[in-house]
Amino acid sequence: MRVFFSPDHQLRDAASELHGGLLVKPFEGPFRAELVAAALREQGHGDFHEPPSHGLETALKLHDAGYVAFLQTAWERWAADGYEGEAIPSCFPVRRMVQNRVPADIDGALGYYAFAAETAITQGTWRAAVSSMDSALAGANHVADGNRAAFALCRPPGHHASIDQFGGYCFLNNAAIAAQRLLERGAGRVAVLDVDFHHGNGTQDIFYRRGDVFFASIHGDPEHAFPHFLGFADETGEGQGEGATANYPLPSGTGYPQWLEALDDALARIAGFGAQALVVSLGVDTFERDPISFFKLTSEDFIRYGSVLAQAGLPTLFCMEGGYGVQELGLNAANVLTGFEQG
Ligand code: Q9C
Ligand code: ZN
Repeated sequence: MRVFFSPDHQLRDAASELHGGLLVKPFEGPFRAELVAAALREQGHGDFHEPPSHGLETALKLHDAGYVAFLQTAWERWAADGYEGEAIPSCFPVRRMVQNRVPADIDGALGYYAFAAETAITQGTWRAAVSSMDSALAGANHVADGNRAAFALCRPPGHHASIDQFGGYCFLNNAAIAAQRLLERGAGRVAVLDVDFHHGNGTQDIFYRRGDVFFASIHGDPEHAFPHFLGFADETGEGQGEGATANYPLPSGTGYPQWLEALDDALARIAGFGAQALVVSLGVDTFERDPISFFKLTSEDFIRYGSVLAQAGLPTLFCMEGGYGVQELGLNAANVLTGFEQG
């Protein structure tokens, strides 16, 4: 299958992530996409295409315009204030504070448009985020053209980016924007299946009240895992979207048999919904040796579930999300594609 990949992902190369009370080199860096690209080529998935620029029209159907404008200029505003480090939010509009005013000050605006503090905005972040979205849109167009599948090697990832908040290494929600594009291109109903270790809080937020996109997420129980405050089993959608969200929070130590049960259930729900296309938010941080996660999938399990995904029989777009185990990150992502192509 075709792979869409932009070298501009390298424009995001943050120096700092707030982790355990220290500023460390981020878990999410340019090396990740390069490892995945190399492993894809090694396993014969070498049909790489650089995405064209698509503009922001589809993104602005899902993300708040003020949020998008903020992302575009945040680094310049921060730098103009004379700060020496990267733009890290440190003050948030939490319970009982004013919610409906965007502060003029960059420190205030950062907190307003963020839900977490580990993710710094840096000089090239906006352009990298746009290039990542462009890969997702090119992949969606390719699938809408009648192709069985495509792989968008998105970096930075997207599934934590909500209507108007960044965090969890995400800025623009690539998978959600791709799903929206599939609808624009004629799919009546689309499903987003999020297999990243972390709950796809951003994607859920974007589609929570909509009846045309089904969202399913299999993830570490938020009682014990980031993003901590969303992804519980009783979140099932609202209004038009009632019943179109399905969450599978799973405990520490979850291995393939238990994980596969959730996947089978999610795929049955997606079939029942009548989805005409599938977007997979593909995080491989479910791997047993991922440094920041607690599931126990092996490298072979990624081949196995790739083939389960193929059996769903839907036109499928993979969007790369998380995965931080330097050693096997590329292998695991490529294994999903290999399993998918074996069917
Ligand atoms: N200090 C994705 O996988 N931090 N994002 C966890 C470590 C955030 C993961 C705690 C993890 C975000 C796309
Ligand atoms: Zn993740």
